[in-house]
Amino acid sequence: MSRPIKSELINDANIMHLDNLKRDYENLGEKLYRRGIIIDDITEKAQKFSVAVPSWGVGTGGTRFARFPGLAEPRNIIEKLDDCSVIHSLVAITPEVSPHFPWDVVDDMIEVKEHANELGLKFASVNSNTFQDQKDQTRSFKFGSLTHTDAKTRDLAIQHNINCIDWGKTLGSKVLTVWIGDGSNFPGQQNLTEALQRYLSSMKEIYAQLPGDWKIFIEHKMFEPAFYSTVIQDWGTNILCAMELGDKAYSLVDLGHHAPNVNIEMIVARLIQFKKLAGFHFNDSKYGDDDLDAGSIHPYQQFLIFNELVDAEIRGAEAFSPDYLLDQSHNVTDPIESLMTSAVSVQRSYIQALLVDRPSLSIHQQSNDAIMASQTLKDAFETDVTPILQMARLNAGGAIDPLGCYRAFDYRNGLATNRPAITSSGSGIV
Ligand SMILES: [Mn+2]
Repeated sequence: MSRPIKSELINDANIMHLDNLKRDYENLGEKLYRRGIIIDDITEKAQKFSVAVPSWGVGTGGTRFARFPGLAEPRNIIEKLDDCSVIHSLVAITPEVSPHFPWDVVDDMIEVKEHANELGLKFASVNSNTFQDQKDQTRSFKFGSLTHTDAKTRDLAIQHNINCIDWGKTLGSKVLTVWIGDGSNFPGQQNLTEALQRYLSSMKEIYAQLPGDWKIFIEHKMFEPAFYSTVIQDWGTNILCAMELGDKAYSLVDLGHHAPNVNIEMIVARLIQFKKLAGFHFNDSKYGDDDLDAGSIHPYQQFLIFNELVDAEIRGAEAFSPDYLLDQSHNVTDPIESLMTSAVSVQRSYIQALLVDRPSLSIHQQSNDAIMASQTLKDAFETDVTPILQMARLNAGGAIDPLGCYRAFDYRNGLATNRPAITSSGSGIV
């Protein structure tokens, strides 16, 4: 099977936008030239940028109250890959897919790898799941997994993570991401120190099974499902554990997993400084871990994070090679549309950050000129880089207007008979 969206269709759709794009690109190119920037250099960087798509993101999400299924949702990893391929065909910056186990486990994992190959997709980090019980599981994770008080339950969680490494090896992945929901709902329910000690012992066993060229990413989250205490609750605990585990362990930043109003770009700077930044789960939020579309609520924050990342890239920071992944829940949109616009939003922040006049910024910082320093960042953030993103997509065989092209293609209706509605009434987060 080849890609669901044919390149001829994308080329045809691009023709009607070509003239306007050429004019807009030339115009922006002139403006940037006055700032000492060659637009083609930036477009080249835009083409090299990539962010992975989560396999769990192409299905419709939900809340703990309900899930409203969408039209022609993918029912398994093969169909999820087809949807991911549609996204990559149009935006041309999402060549990798991040699977979640055991959700994406099938009898023959080689078949999954081959299907991805046919679609021109590769696999990013693999994700373990010990935050729910699987069918016929002998011991429950209700009171924890890697930190459970019962050693045999911990062993089950450890073994699942080791299985994830094995599935990941088959798929060609090189990273295991571990997030646990372990924690407590009542003061006194859990010995805080002993719980973290159990976590470290369990993680050391998993770490010992990592192949030489693999990394392990630790993902923290302040609360939920535990509402009083969470074992890996913030970046502080995260980096301490990563340092304790060793050189293959890194701290992952999910933008929704912090206290409200936390200065995330500072956390990013610290993790880079201490060579422990794993990468990101991009999403956006208004109140908590809302899993809204990247850049939909706080685009300036997303830009400021990329300002730190570009700063590190330019100075050649040591051990700096962050992995980028979207991690969102799409409750009211077509997941493909959300993932396309989110990927482009993240790419936009990166490109804006490349436009920051860093020598000037440094001078303003050195002379304590707060307003000019702030304006230097704002000048970059307020530049409309849309023509660069469009040109990068055009050059890479993608769509100048991914959303318009996708809607014209009418992908979902074409699939409706092959993919009957998933009507399960359970809540949709899991
Ligand atoms: Mn996440």
